[in-house]
Amino acid sequence: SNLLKDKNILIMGVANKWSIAWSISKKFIGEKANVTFTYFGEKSKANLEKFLKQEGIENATLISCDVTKDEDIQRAFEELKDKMGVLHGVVHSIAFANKEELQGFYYNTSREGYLMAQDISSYSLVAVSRYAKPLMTEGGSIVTLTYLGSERAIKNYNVMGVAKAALEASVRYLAVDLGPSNITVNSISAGPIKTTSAKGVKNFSALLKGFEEVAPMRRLVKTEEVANTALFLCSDLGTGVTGENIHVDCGYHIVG
Ligand code: 0WD
Repeated sequence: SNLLKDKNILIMGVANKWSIAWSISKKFIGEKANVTFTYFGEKSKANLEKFLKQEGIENATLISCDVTKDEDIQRAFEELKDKMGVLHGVVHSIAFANKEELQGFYYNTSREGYLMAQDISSYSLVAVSRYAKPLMTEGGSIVTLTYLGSERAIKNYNVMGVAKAALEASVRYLAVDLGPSNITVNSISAGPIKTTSAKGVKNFSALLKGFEEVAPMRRLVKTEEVANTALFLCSDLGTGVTGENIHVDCGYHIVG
């Protein structure tokens, strides 16, 4: 259908076909959005090119962007402005922490590892929002991805849980800043999904198993269900929702 017709949307964080951001991309393209991508690294770029070809999408704009560098974000948004003019939505689907710090005792987190997780997984949303605002002249929607490890101490999630807590707090402050410009800012707290990033968390398969046993719906969440909520938030159906964290997790957070 046409839920995103005439909407210009930036998707950040497609790495491969398992990426949550790729599922969101397919959904948005299906709803007639005009999608631009940022990618990190040549492998992600090659994947994106291949996938877009498979979907029959020609001339999508791919912009390289390392979110640890302000000048990279700035350049990416300048390129975006040239290509799209007005921006209506941003999907921020980016996170990173050292594998060695996604296991064991949280108190062993190094200063460097802590700061890097915060930088890539949390601060990046702040910088992205700053550069997105001037392009969102018709109002818009900023959506990020988070996980329950922000609200609870979930085994092995450690430093990333702390980064996600900061990310969710940022969502609230950004919602206040950008509300007067008719820009909404929300997070989606997705249940665990087998992706490259998830594999960095020690014993992730045990986490998946425990989830299925306990979640009210007795199953894992589908990536497409996460994409559907992103669609709702970026479409005209989601106006009026801001500063919110929507759990798309088959109800796990109410019982688990
Ligand atoms: O269970 C899960 N998979 C869940 C993921 C449950 C709940 C939330 N999430 C979140 C993640 O924390 C993340 O914020 O969803 C978001 C997307 O994660 P994903 O789809 O699970 O993982 P992935 O496909 O690996 O995408 C994350 C991407 C990176 O992938 P790689 O595999 O290359 O690390 O974040 C990007 C990169 O494309 N990324 C960067 N982008 C720009 N600059 C940077 C960077 N410095 N570092 C990583």
